[in-house]
Amino acid sequence: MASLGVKVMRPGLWIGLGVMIAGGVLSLATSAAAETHVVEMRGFEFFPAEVNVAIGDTIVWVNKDVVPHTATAGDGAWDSGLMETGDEFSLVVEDTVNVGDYVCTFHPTMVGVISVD
Ligand SMILES: [Cu+2]
Repeated sequence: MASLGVKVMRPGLWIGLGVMIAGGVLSLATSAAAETHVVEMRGFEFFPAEVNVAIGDTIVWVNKDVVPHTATAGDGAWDSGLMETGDEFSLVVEDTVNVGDYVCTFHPTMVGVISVD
């Protein structure tokens, strides 16, 4: 009976290992696919003005102007705060709450858009 028990358990063990390995490969594939999108603030514009992202991607704003800017969600869901020249702000796009129009609170004509595939 004891040896029968071992024979019954082994297939389950191997299936379990297979699931763990497959899961690991899947999570690796997901993190490898995540991209970083850089948006420059220059000439009182966001460049590019629109970024198309996937959930899990990161957007990085870099202030290339000689004056402070912000990147602030239209609905206030996220806000870089004041960004001096050379400052960077990163946002991980976790869900659709983070997408849509955003502005620089100092310069209302500075408008950007985050769209999700
Ligand atoms: Cu600005």
